[in-house]
Amino acid sequence: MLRTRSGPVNLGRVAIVGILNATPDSFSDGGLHMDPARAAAAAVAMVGEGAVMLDLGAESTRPGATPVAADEELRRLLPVLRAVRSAVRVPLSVDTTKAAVARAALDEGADVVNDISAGRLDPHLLPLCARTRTPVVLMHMQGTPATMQRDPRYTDVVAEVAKFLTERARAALDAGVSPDAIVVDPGFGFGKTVEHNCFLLRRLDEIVALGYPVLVGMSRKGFVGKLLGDRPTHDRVHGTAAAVALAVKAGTRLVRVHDVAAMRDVVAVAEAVG
Ligand code: HH2
Repeated sequence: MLRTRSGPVNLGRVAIVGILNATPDSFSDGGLHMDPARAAAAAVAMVGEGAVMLDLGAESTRPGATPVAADEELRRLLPVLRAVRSAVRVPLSVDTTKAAVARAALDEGADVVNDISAGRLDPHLLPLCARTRTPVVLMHMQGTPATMQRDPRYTDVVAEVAKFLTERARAALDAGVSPDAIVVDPGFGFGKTVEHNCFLLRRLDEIVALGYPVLVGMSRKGFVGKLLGDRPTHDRVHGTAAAVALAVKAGTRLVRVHDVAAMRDVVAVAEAVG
C-alpha cells in the first residue's frame, strides 16, 4: 500500500499510472496536454480506463532534451495540475527533479514526487518529501537527459542499477523519508542501450528483490521501437505490451504508461496467470 493524501494506492494489484505531459516536446505526447481543459479530459479518460494514479510532467526528459528552468516548468505545470486535480480524485504524481516545483505542486494537490534523478539534482527534494510525508519514486539514470544516450557503459547493468537504487533509498531514509513511502525504478531508456534495457527487463526480479515496490516506465520507448525495426512512437503499443507483461511477471508493482486501456488488459491477463 502506498499511502498518499488523496488515498492509498493498492500495490496488492499492479497499479496503472497514466502519463500526462504538459510539455511542447515530449517524445510521445508532446504538445497534446498543455491546454488545461484537454489535459483534464485526458485525465478523466485515463481514470475511466483503469489508471489508479496519474503522473504529470512539465519538463521533457527524452534523450537530448534541453533542461527548463523552475519558473517555466511551473508556468506549464500548475494550470494543468489545477485542472486535473479538480477533474479526478486519484493520486497525482509530479515528475520533477526540482524541490521548488515539487513544493508548489504539493500545495496544488499533487500527492507523490517522481524524481528521475533520485534526489541527486536538488538536495532539498528528499527533505521536502520527508517533511511533507510524500511518497517518492527514485529512478536510476546514467548521465543527464542531454547526454545520457551518447555512450552508456556498464560492467553489469543490473548489479549497478541495483546498487544505485539501494544507495538512493538509503539517502531518502537518511533524509527522513519513511521506508513505506519509497518506490524504486530502474529507469528504462535513461543512459541505456537496447541491450542494457533487455538485460534489465530479463533480470528485473533482482530489482524487485531490493524490497521496495518497483515502478517501470517502458511505454513506447526507443528500445521498444528499435526491437521492432525502428517503429515510430505511435506504433509501439504491442511492443510495450510484451515488455509490460514481462515486467508484471517479474513482480513490478506500478507501470507508467500512455495507453492505459490496452495496458490494463495486459496487466489483468499477466497478473491472473502469474
Ligand atoms: N520516463 C520518462 C519520464 N519520466 N519517470 C519514471 N519514474 N520512470 C520513467 O521511465 C520515466 C519517467 C520519459 O517518458 P515520457 O514522460 O513519456 O517522455 P518525455 O520525457 O519526453 O516527457
